[in-house]
Amino acid sequence: MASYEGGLVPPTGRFAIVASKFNIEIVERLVAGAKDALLKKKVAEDAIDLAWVPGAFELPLVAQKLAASKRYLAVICLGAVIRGDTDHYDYVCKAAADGILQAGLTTGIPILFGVLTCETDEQANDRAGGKAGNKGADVASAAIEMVTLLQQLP
Ligand code: INI
Repeated sequence: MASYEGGLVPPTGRFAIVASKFNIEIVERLVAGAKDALLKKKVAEDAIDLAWVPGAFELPLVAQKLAASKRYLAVICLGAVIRGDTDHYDYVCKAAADGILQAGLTTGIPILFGVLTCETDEQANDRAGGKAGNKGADVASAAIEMVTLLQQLP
């Protein structure tokens, strides 16, 4: 039986981060976490490009364009959607998740879903460097894992 598993030593190449400006205080911390995680794995700072979009709804289009350019090993999407008084939250979450998935499947490039989908500000803060860790760092590691896994697969 052949078994494949990604590792945490990235090959030489570029990574893109797409981040949304909505709830920017939280997303900035996710970006810092993702960047730190890549730097810790010896990705050069000038091999990381960062693009800002207005909100999580806009992440998929930009992620797809960057992935389709074939300039990046992976694209890391970061955002924070926090429930308000209406059902707008549900539409934004679904559009971001579905669009990011579709962009990855269409381009064949790993596109990571680092979008917090939270009921409260507290939940988001906990996951952006608080007591529940940093989702940005987690998805950056997952990006490296996916890149190395895809390179191994026959
Ligand atoms: N975008 C977010 O990234 N997070 C949110 O919490 C949010 N809320 O709550 O509305 C949000 N809305 C904006 C949306 O992503 C689009 O930018 C906007 O609808 C324009 O297309």
